[in-house]
Amino acid sequence: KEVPIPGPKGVPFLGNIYDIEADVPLNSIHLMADNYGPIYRLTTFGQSRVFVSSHELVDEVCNEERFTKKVAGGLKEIRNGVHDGLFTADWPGEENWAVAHRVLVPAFGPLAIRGMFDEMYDIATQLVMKWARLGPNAPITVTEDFTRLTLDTIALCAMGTRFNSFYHDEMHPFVEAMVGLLVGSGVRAQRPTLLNNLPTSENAKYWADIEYLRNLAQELVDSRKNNPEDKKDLLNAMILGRDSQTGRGLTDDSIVDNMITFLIAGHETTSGMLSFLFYYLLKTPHAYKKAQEEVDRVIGKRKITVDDMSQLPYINAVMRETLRLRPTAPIFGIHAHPDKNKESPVTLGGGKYVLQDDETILVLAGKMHLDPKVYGADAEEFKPERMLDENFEKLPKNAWKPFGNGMRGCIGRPFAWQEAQLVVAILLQNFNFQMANPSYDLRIKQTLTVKPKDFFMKASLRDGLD
Ligand code: MNH
Repeated sequence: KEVPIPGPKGVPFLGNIYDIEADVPLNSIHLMADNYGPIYRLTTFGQSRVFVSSHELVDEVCNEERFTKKVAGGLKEIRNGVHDGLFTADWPGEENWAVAHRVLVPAFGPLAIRGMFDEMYDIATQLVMKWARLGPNAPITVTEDFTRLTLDTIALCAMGTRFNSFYHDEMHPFVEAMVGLLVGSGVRAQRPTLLNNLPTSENAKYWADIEYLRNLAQELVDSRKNNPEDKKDLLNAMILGRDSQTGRGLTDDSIVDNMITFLIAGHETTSGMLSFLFYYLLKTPHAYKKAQEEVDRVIGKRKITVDDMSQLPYINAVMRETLRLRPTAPIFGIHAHPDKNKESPVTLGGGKYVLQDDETILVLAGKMHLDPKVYGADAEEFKPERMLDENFEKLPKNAWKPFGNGMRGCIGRPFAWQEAQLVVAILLQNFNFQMANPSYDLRIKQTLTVKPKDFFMKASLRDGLD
């Protein structure tokens, strides 16, 4: 009953590189899932990987008794900058992951995140002020401003520093260097190792960016250690936290790795989510109206508090539905668990599909989220109602995976959720939005994450609010 895994044929040595679109690889990767089905294989430079996109297969590979996270591609290159930090660590194997995970899980718990509300609110009001001052006719660069917001928020909470991105047109030098690491890592993942080791000016800049990032992060650690503050933020959690199991704290190198990691993992994803969310609200007037009515009913014109966050079920559903249609980290990598999985060869679909030795499995979350067996014939439509608690709780296991899987799933989820809830609420409370170009249809910009391309809105202050 073995069935060959389908896929495009490719050319000698280079394999399938011409099957992957250069500008938005994700588009061609999703298109191949349409053409070849829920599992297909691509090979580039002799490296093969399978892409899975049905709920059934995704559910199978999310079994942590058989499979675990694979650090490959761009993620592996990012290790040049942040080593075995949480996002890029190999586990089992790299013990620093387990120590940092145990120290940081409580720091991202509900109580700790509540404690960061005031700092999140501070940055959110800067966004409101900027858009209010722009006036009702200026096109807003939505994604750029949401990126300012998410960067400033995570920098304040994880590094105890203010980038003040709303007061500058250019990026803060730390952000400049981080983009250098991210873009450089993406480029390096696409070319043979030989070229990455040549003494080119491009490679020199890549390593200089890393050195700058690490030096600045270390200075912020030193500064907090020399001037302790009684704050419940992520920086204090990393400096003061002790692992219950080993008694160990994080080394300075591990703090620096994770500090930069939080900035990398925590800004584009949340910014892209907020951008897609406003795109979908503007395309779906009844959902927009319901979300705004919820804010008006629950909060009205008064100041938003942290307790309001649990009283916004429709906005919650809008956020879930946005990440279903457009998970901003749309692919995650898995391979057979090196210790637990004793199958040889490893197969999927009950022996139907035979994998190669330690082959990478890439989960196409955005494609799986459209599986009609789970989400029905209208799976491609934006319908927040299907994500209200009573429906969300009835979804089958592993049917909604925007935050990855299991113990390697997103540690920052409660942080991102509170930040996004607050921003959606404060924006709907204060503005009426329109598309700057009403005929705009979604196009995608892809880096490590995805976001809408060339999406502009206009914002007018709401009547009766001053
Ligand atoms: Mn986040 C892991 C998506 C916000 C910090 N995050 C992941 C993974 C996904 C993901 C998917 C799993 C990646 C993989 O398997 O290779 N993260 C998101 C999304 C948002 C997000 C969609 C916002 C929306 N993440 C954040 C924020 C932070 C953060 C905010 C930090 C403050 N994420 C992480 C870290 C990991 C991670 C750290 C790695 C966790 C681990 O492996 O231990």
